[in-house]
This record gives sequence, structure tokens and C-alpha cells, in this order.
Amino acid sequence: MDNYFDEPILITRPLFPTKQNMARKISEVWDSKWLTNNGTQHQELEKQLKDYLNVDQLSLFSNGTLALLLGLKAFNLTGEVITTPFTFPATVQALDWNGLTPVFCDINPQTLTIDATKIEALITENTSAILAVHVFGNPCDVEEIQAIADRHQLKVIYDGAHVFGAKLNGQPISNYGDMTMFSFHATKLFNTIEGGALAFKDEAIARKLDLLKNFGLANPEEVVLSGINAKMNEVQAAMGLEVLKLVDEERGKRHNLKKTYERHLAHLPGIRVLTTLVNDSSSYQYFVIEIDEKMYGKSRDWLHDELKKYNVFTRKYFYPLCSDFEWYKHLESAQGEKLPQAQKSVGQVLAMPFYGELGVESVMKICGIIEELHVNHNRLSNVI
Ligand code: T4K
Repeated sequence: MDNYFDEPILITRPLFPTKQNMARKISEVWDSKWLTNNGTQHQELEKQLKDYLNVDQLSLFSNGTLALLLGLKAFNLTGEVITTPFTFPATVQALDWNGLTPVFCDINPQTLTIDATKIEALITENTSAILAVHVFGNPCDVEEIQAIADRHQLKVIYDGAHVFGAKLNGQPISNYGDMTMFSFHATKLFNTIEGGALAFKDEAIARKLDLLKNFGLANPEEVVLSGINAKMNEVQAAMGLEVLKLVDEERGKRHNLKKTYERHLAHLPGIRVLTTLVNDSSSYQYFVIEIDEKMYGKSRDWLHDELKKYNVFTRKYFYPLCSDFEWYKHLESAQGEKLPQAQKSVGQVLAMPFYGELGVESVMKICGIIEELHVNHNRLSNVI
């Protein structure tokens, strides 16, 4: 196969600073003799991220999952939270760890985010919040969600793991809702190795989060609430300060890759580019396609497996649906017939390799393989 890749092509590669720049940063940490607990690297990253993301209040965490878990806790939520089944397990696990019951709502077929038109019917006297996810960088229907929340006095929390730096209607996406979580995991556009942050408006929440992520310690001799350890350390923060310098260039490269994918896949029947990005500034986190088996002639799973033969490793994000996890199956809202769109989409999505270093040539080659597989398949079906 001439279009076989010699090196495995994965869906992403972390953004790495040069070894020299990182060594310089690490030596600053060593010289400071300060490794964690709100050191100078941490303070500087928090400051720079506030500027970069244009938010008033921002709190750093050791990872996005703990950020979300503690963000939910900071609002003292109770009972049920309406959420999406089409997300990474962390979203609903953060509810579990708060003793909250997820109520699964079906998704919008275009954006694969929570279907705002179906939320209101799920609200009961036990509902305390809506936890929505900006899936693959596609923004939720933020205005409709806020209108529903206002009508029913619900909190709105966004899992924004995929929308670092995205803007919507000219403003930072985290301006919508009561709180937005960002993930800084190695696989994210901006990474601190592991890490995460919460952006929010209420100043009182900032103090509460400081306590929650540091064992509830108000001072060395006073524990005022039941917290946990979710602090970002100095090496993570130092990495973040170096990676932040690279993000805009990376975003530019991903913009070109996205255009290349779109140009080469657009004419193929049964393939839809899912990342619609109606927002004015994208996070360029993932590039995801949907395969319509009837029109493409072969299934998503078939394409995923075929591409492996060329050394190209795609991912079926987010398969399986969270509502299909063993411990949710008994919930009324988890029943398959209540989530028809999510059930359909989960069998069609495929995240493609997408990171700057991949380069336009490689993307053209991957598109060539997909086209060839389609042509070969058609030729074969015509013979049969
Ligand atoms: N909410 C949503 C909607 C999320 O997507 C996530 C995380 C969260 C919440 C939770 O945020 P964190 O607590 O993670 O901050 C990955 C990530 O671990 C996870 O952060 C991410 N979402 C999820 C979508 O993807 P895996 O199990 O698919 O990762 P893995 O190890 O298979 O890596 C993916 C690809 O990246 C591999 O093909 C290889 C490449 N890679 C990965 C790592 C870690 C590298 O080249 N180098 C690396 O260091 O979950």
C-alpha cells in the first residue's frame, strides 16, 4: 500500500515546549524550592489565563474532572441534574461523586450537544441544575438553556473541556452559564500535562473553591469544610506557561488542517463534518466526522478498522453513551427509546487525527485513503 504511514498516526499529540525552554522553566521551580500549594508559577499561570480567556474569576485544578466535581459541589446542588449522555465519562462521574442523579436528555443532531428543546420536559421539583457539554468545540444552545434555567431557577454549568479559548457571539464562551470547566489534559489544545480550571463570575465561589481544593483548610489550624486535594502543582503550571505561548500558532495550523479535511471529504456521500463551529473563534480541539452507513456504504466501525491497516488510528469519541453504563441502566431517562438521536450518533462519530505537527500533506493522504476505500467499496458492490 503506497499510502501506508510508516509511523502510527494518532488522533492527537500534546503541544510540547522545546526542551531548552522547559528546562529553563523547571530550573526556576527548582531554584524557588516551592513545588505546589499556590506557588509563583501557579499564580502567574492563573493571571495569564485570566487575560487569555478574558474572564474575571478563574481557579486552577490538578485535572478537569476534579475541577468539575468541585465546581458542582461549590453550588451545593441537590437531587437531579439534567445532562447529556453523549460525553466523556468524567462529566457524569462528577455528578456521581457529588451524590447527584443524572437525568439524561437527548442531543441535537447537528451539534451533538444537549437538545435544549427537550430539557424543560425533564425538569422536576428535584432538579437543581443543567450540566451541558460544548461537544468537540460545538457550542450548546446557550441562550435557550439560560432562558430555561431562569424560568426554573436552575444553575447552569458547562463542561467546556473542548472549548479552550473559544468565543461565541464575540465574547468568551465561559461568559455563558454560572460556571465553565476547562480541561488542560495532555490531549487538549492547551495542556499542563494534567490540569483544569473553572471560570465563573461569583467572587464568593472563588474563596469556596480555594477551600474545597485544599482540604477545607482556612488556615493551618482551622478546617472549615470537607474538602479534598485538587491543587495544580508548580511543574504543571510551569508547563502551562510555556505551552500557552504556542497555542495561537497551533490553532492556526489546525485551522489549515480543518480546511484541508473539509475540502477533501465534502464530496464523499455519507460523510458529514460534524464540527460545525458556528462560533466566531473555535477551539480547534477535535475534527470529527459522522458516517451515514446507508449513504457511505460501510459503517463507522468498518472505516475505523480499515484505517488501522494504513497505520491511522481514529477514535470513536464518545462511545459508549454514558446512559448505557451499568450503574445508570435502571434510570428512566437512560432508556434507549428516550434518547433516539444519541443512540444514532454514537454509532456514527469518528474523531480524525488532528494536531498541528501532523501537517496538511498527511491530512491529504488520510483523505485519499478514505476516498479510495469508498471507491474500492463501490467498485466491489457493483461487481457483486
Ligand atoms: N469532559 C470532557 C467532555 C472530556 O472530554 C474530558 C476529557 C473531561 C471532561 C475530563 O477532563 P480531564 O480530567 O481529563 O482533564 C483522553 C483524555 O485522557 C481525556 O482528558 C479526554 N477528555 C478524552 C476525550 O481523551 P483517552 O483515554 O482517549 O486518552 P488516550 O490516552 O487514549 O490518548 C488519546 C491519544 O492521544 C492517543 O492516541 C495518543 C495521544 N497521546 C496521549 C497522551 C496522554 C499522546 O500522544 N501523548 C500523551 O501523553 O482520554
